[in-house]
Amino acid sequence: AFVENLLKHPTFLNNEYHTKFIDETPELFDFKKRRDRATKILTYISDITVNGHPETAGRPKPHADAREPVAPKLKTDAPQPGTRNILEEFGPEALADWMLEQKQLLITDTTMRDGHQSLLATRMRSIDMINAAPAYAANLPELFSMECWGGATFDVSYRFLQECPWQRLRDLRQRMPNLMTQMLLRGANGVGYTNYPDNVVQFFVKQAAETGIDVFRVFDSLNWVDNMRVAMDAVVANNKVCEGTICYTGDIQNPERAKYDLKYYVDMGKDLKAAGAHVLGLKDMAGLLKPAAARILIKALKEEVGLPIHFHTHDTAGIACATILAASEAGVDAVDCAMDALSGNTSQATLGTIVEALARSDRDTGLDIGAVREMSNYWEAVRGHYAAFESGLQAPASEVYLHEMPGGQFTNLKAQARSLGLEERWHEVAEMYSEVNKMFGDIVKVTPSSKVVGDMALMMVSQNLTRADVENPDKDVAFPDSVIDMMKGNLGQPPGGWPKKIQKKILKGEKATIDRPGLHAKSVDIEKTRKDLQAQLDGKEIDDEDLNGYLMYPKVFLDYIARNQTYGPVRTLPTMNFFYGMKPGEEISVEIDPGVTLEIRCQAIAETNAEGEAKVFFELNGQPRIVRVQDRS
Ligand code: BTN
Ligand code: 3PY
Ligand code: ZN
Repeated sequence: AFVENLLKHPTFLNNEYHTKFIDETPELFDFKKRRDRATKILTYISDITVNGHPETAGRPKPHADAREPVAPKLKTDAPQPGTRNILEEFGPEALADWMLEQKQLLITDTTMRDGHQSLLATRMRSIDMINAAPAYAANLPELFSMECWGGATFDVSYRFLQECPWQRLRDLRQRMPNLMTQMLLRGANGVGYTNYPDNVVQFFVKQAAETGIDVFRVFDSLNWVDNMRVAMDAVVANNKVCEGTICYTGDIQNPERAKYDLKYYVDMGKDLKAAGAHVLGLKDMAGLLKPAAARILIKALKEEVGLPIHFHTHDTAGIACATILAASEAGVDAVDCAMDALSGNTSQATLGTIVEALARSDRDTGLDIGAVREMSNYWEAVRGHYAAFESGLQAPASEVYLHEMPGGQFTNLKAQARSLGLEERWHEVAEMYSEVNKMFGDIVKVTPSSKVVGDMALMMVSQNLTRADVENPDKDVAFPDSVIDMMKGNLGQPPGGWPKKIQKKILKGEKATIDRPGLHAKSVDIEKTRKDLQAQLDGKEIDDEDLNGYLMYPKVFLDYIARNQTYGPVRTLPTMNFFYGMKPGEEISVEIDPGVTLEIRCQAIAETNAEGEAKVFFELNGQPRIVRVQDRS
């Protein structure tokens, strides 16, 4: 009956829908569900055109003559076999053996994950990656892997980009059949900021493997191997490459940082091998490993652990290429680089530079430098569209050796500081971050432990508290929730445990645990969760991908679904239109499904009327369409 009413409704008959109308007419909900995807996308474009995108408001705009990114031409229609073919045919152990046999330095391209996570606040959209994927497969088949998933991308994808991370993975997987895909997995923290029950971690890994991840870089934010086992076992059980990973902190050459000395790392490497790692990851998330230290560390790990080593670093201090070349001389098997246009500063070392530096040496990467340049030119054009998310960082800085912030956190924390009015006091925040680290007993700082240290440092700077104030047993301090949670043991244990005095003050008498958090966490009833979620979403079919999204981020996922019902598959919009809407006279093609393309022309935008409504006039595949939206600008 509602639908019947609706079909007779004059607004509907005029094709003049607007979000307000629907929100104010809840009995028309059926109609809302049935609105075709084209109308949903037009609604989104209209809303953004009239009101702007909340994420780009007040931020720098792309250059008026920003280039349209055009993916490199394919040098072949039949991509040459790559590492993925080895993995598929012979399995992960054989892949690891193959790595050890290679003379060339193997290279992972991080552009689609850590590159934009570290330079553009993780805001790169799937469409810009998917468009490049076939050219990677055809023109750069010698790459070791494509890091394109995990870390912060999962959450940002749902939360800010209004797109499904699983779909991104599926689309990339399909377009790069010869290259291994790689993800960053935070051990028991999955792709979140807190420990999840074991069966949630297992369910997630299984799905990631099924949807298309080949290499799992598994780490723990306190380097606690016991907290990595569930995730590592799950990777092995799914017959994928388990890269058990050491997070590097401190300085093995500095006797004052003896907590994290050479022996510590070698022992951890052996533990990871015993835990089932096929490859040993060495993750220098802040870019602290110096060239001379890399020579010592890589040599020792190669000799004493015996697994192939995959090295990851950041260029925050401007030294990443030097460290990679030192690691290469010391026999590292694989390293991470980002395509030139998304490299440097808090991102990875410059891929083309490493290719050139090793050309004609015994570690020649075998990559075609011409293909690298073409690919980088593509990314340069893509980056131009994300001006709103640039950090404004002007230069590398040796200050990283003081604060030890991960590359992926640096610009984020800076933005958080800005939002608290502390941008002018950034160097104090950096100094305080270092003080908090000492106060917490000198810990590994990487997601999520790095976020806890950042929360504490911001709190102290904003409240003008010193370390002595915080440590003073007579001074009352309100600690951030994340700090209390970490001190309770909910992220696990750092080497040597938490410092007792500060822990006692933070916990105010509450008890701390020293067991692995997953040991006591109740298993989630996955099928019951699916049923409940399905009921909550009016019977929507909930597949395992959706369910995993919900289990990691319940609220973020539900918000995503709700917006998806209103706006449809906005992931298919070009990036400029997604963030800035359309201009009168502009025409775009939007492929909402393979082979289903919308030709959208924005004709005009009428002035907002007395009721605060704006009208946007379109031509959709040649037919006129009018969309009315509330003007909130
Ligand atoms: C976000 O919600 O922050 C990002 C996703 C975009 C959702 C659209 S943007 C226009 C409209 N107004 C909002 O506040 N959200 C939707
Ligand atoms: C992440 O966990 O997102 C990281 O990049 C850690 O370095
Ligand atoms: Zn990194």
